[in-house]
Amino acid sequence: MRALGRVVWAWLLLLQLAGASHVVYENLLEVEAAAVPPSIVDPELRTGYHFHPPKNWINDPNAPMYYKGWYHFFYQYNPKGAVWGNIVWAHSVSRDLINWVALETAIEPSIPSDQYGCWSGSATILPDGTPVIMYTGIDRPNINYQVQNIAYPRNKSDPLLREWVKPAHNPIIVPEGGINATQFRDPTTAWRDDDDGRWRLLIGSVAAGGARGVAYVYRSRDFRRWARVRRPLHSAATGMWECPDFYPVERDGRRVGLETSVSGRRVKHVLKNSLDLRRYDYYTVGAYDRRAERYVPDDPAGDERRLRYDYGNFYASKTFYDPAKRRRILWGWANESDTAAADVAKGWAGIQAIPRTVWLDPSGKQLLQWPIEEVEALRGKSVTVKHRVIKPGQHVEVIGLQTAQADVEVSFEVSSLAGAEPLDPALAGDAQRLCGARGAAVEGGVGPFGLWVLASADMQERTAVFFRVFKAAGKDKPVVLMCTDPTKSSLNPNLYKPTFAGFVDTDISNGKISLRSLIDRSVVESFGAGGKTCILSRVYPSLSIGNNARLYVFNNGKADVRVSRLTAWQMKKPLMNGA
Ligand code: DQQ
Repeated sequence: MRALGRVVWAWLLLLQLAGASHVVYENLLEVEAAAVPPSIVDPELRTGYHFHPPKNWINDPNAPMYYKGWYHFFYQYNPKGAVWGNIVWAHSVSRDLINWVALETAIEPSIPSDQYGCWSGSATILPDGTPVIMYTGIDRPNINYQVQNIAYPRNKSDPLLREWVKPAHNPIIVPEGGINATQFRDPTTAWRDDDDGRWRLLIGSVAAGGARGVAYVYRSRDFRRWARVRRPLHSAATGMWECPDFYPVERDGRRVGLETSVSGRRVKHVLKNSLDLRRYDYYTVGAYDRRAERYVPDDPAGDERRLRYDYGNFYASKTFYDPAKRRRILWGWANESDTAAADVAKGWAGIQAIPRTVWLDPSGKQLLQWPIEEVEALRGKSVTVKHRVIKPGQHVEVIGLQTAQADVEVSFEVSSLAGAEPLDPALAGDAQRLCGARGAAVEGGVGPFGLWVLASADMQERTAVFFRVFKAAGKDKPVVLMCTDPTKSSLNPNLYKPTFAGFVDTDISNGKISLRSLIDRSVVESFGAGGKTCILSRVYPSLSIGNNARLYVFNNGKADVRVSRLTAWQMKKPLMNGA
């Protein structure tokens, strides 16, 4: 066993060092702790205000909902260790989505149709107010044969929904008619069509020998007997679709959320899929034809153009409608970027991103995302910088507060766009490669400018979050790139440090652009141009820890950049599941 542990560990390390792709360890059920060296990650890098349990592995958000004054959050959890395995549904509750109290496990293997695993799923609130959970169960040993189960609260008058009961008629949906039974999972929240009174939900799958991601529609009158609609809601040549999500948004760009069953003229729909092959969450905005039971993205090339909720480490996400504040809220899982061996040694792995309000951009082409307003209650001591010009090659420290856990909002104004670099047509369609080639240290025309966060006093360590502006042949609007560059984030060589990047569809012709970064010890979560482009990155400094973490504004371009206003707040620690 020890020898096996050593082999697994060495293999993981190699994988990490190769750093070629977005590495995850979903299939790794066991890493032998005894065979690995002590953690290379300082315990002070444990996040504070991002959702996490006291210890062990977490992955997907499950069945978020609001019930009788409480927000409920369930998540995939390994009660026995810090790698994926033994998955149950852990359960926490909150009044404000920020302070969390952990309750008993809500759903764990207990019936034949989930005895080998309780995987992801969603909640639906029935018209009489009853919440119901639908989730994927694994019902055979050694083969991930997937069926869908249902669970109801034992006591509906308990606002904490502590106990869940699985009725005897489980499983309620099984793979049939040629469906790939080992790739058939993650039921969505159901929506109800008032015209025929029937419920619908989606199940993620794959067809054509693994080539096409598919969202199958299932229909029911009574939430008990479900039948598959002949044609899927949508499919595309992307590989397996995990954790689909499907919901309406106001088409006029108002920042209000809609209950999942709302449809009609004032509504557009969003279809999100978590692409198993890439481990990123992609979405399109489009039209839902209720009669044909089909969804068509507005952009005919939408499935290839690949809008992402987040261009960093953010996966298996799920939204819910919050009736208390009439908003739609997005949860997403952020995996670690250290080694699985380090996770075992440190005893924890995985966090949730700060919940985000999502709504349609007035252009109708994409979503906007913004951290829920409640996070602002954690803001403590602050420092503001105004009207400060950052000259080419200059960087300026923001002093007077601790910035290892901070919320930073900054408005930039570029003096002139005339010197913007030409955009290499070979990289014009690939933000990540472009950022890899033109990172924070590569001097540009307009930019790179932005923040160095979690930086050490001697600058050996720093994570750059920045913009870079390009002139593109044949385009009248300058092209704006947003990047997170963690290549210098830590002296520790055994980390996965990918640069993450997305284009920002914004008009920068007036020179103005904003950035917000939520820094929490080993996570940097950034929102460009008011939430048009978001990037979450995990970083593990070895020097920039606690009071040694510094914050700078930098400009590595040839044009002056003015900080019209920057405010940084120290963040307080909320109640976090007793951790
Ligand atoms: N994680 C769950 C699956 C889902 C995957 C298992 C996505 O239900 O497809 O933990 O991360």
